[in-house]
Amino acid sequence: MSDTEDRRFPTDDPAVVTCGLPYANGGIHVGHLRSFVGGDVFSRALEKVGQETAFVCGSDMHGTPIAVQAEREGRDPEELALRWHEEFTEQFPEFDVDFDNYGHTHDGTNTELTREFVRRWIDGDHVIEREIQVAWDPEVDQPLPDRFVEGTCPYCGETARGDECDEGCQRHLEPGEIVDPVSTITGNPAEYRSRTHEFLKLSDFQAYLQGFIDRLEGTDNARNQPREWIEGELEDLCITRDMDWGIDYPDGEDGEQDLVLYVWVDAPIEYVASTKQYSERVGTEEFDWREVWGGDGRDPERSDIVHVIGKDIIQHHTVFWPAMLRAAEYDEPRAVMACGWVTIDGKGLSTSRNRAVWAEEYLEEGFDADFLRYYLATAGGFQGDVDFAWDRFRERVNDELVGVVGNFIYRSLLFANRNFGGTPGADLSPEVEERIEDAIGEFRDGVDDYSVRDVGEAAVRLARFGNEYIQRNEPWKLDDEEAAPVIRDCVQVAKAVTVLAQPVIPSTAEEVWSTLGEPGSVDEVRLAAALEAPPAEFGEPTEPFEKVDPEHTEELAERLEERVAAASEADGAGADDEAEADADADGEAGEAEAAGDGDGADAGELEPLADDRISFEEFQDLDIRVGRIETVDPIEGADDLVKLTVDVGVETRQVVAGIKQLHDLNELPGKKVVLLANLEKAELFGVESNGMVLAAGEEADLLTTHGDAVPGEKIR
Ligand code: B3M
Ligand code: ZN
Repeated sequence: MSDTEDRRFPTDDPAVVTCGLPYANGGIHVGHLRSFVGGDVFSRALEKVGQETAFVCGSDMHGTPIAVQAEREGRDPEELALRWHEEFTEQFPEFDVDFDNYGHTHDGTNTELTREFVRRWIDGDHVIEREIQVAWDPEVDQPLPDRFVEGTCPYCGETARGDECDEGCQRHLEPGEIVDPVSTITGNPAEYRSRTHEFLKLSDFQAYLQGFIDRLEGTDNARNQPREWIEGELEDLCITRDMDWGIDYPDGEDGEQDLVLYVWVDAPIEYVASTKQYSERVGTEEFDWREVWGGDGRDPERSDIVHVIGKDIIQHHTVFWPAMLRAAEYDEPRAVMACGWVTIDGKGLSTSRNRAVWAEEYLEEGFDADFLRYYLATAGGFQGDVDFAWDRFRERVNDELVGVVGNFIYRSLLFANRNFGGTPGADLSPEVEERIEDAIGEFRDGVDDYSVRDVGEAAVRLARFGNEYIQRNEPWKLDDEEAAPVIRDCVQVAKAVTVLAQPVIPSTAEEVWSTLGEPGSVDEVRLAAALEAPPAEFGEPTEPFEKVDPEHTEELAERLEERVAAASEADGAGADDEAEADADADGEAGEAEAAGDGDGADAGELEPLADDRISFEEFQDLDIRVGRIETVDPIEGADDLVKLTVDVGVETRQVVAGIKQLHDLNELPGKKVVLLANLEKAELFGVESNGMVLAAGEEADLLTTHGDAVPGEKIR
């Protein structure tokens, strides 16, 4: 955080918030919505703190995700992608995901800009030609790029697609890397043939990236996971593919081979292209894309660019993309926020298996979009996984949004309207003023910590205070004169809650704003409005929300259960059907991954305290010690685990801990920790673990001591 201290939001520069581009090959489900809602909430929150912000995205039209699906449906890829693109442009507004510009990667702006990027790379001598072995299907006699081939990940041994280990370690795979490749067109084992391809020399940027990752802000997973790739030897990135569908490689003079650019070249460039389109629409006076992205000859610098993505594409955004920007002399991003999976029953969502809750279906059930926004924005920390269940959705919405926020706003405004015709003329009490200031502070900290949940919860906590305040002061027992200052306070709190909650529940906030008789739109106001006096007169309020009916969610839960059972059967049936390409839309947890940590752990929903008591003697059986971390080493093949040696005074212990993605490993040696010393020994990935380091919550917050306790001292 030291870096953010002097660069808190708002800055004097314009900011851009982006969301990972959805592949235009299938519908949107709650898993995708989590990052779109996250991006939307964050960009609205930035505006609330006074940051000038453009929120941009677009559809990802190219690559094998689209080509494979088009082939399956026997359609033209362009037609397929455009159809889904249209669908997305209609669906986002229905969830109030309010992009300032939503383009697509096949449009003129992106095609042109992509070519310009690649030309700059070539001119800067960052591209190299190589002859490589690519997978080939002998039966249909065609090359098998990316999702046209499946096999085994050379790093973790899980089933993988040609260019990504989607079910295992999430690594990007280069052409030719996958082991035992099988064609997804015919199911035949693939052969290899020699082809000439173009590579971006990532190795030119190794030192640059090492500095970049130290500067990068955002969620911990995005800041820590890439370290091992950046610190190891960087493999060059193959930027061309043997395909027709895509943007042509610009230097095709030899004409021998028809190459298009790899989809991960033109996809992130759409972030820039979409910002450019926004500038062109509103005028550069109002928003100048060059001020954010650079690329106009000035020295590249760090800009207020925030990428919101799913955690499966961290490597693309923290290694490839910054190198691509640098190679073209564009500015670098400031932060990457990577959200966790949404799972159902602990399993990853799957488009092809219909194991999902669809955006469209949610709306058809007649639910308020604000409910899902609230649930997705505040369930789990942004980077934690969330297991979607209709009853939990109902509980959170009914207990918190309706029960706390809605209830407080309604009772306050109703009392005010009935007894005073609006806000009574009295001074705001110092207690309430301070409490609102605190809430504003929590909101600001949420923004600076890139925590969508903290932003969302600032308003709920304030409303909870409001309910307590009204309960404590019992205005219904007072005469009008005595009640006036209490109600004045309550209306102010209601107004502040509305301002603070607006990024998460924009439609409802707008309705309350007009009930309050406030002019204009709450979307336009800054945080300071939370402390400005509400109108002296306003009409009778209506309840801001209607509760979710438990019968409705029970019925949906049953339906979902059947769907999940059918999907699991399909899993079993499809297991040996390797020829079937998985054309899942992305943002989906691979099942192995999701089953591993998709246990429904959700820090937003704390587990109830255990009923079963243990005796003091049983507690004394636990040998818990203060320790000091000496060394930290990776474990081959394990993506979350590290091997630690911990000095526990009497000896040094070797333990395995699942903290790899969550901490900067370089900072751990020397740290004091708390270790359960007499846990039975275990072996993980062939490494013995002799004890357990204690940590709290989904982000593995390591327990420590705060005084002078030395290694070996016992915890009692
Ligand atoms: N279209 C979808 C994904 O892999 C992919 C994102 C591109 S972001 C530049 O999640
Ligand atoms: Zn892998």
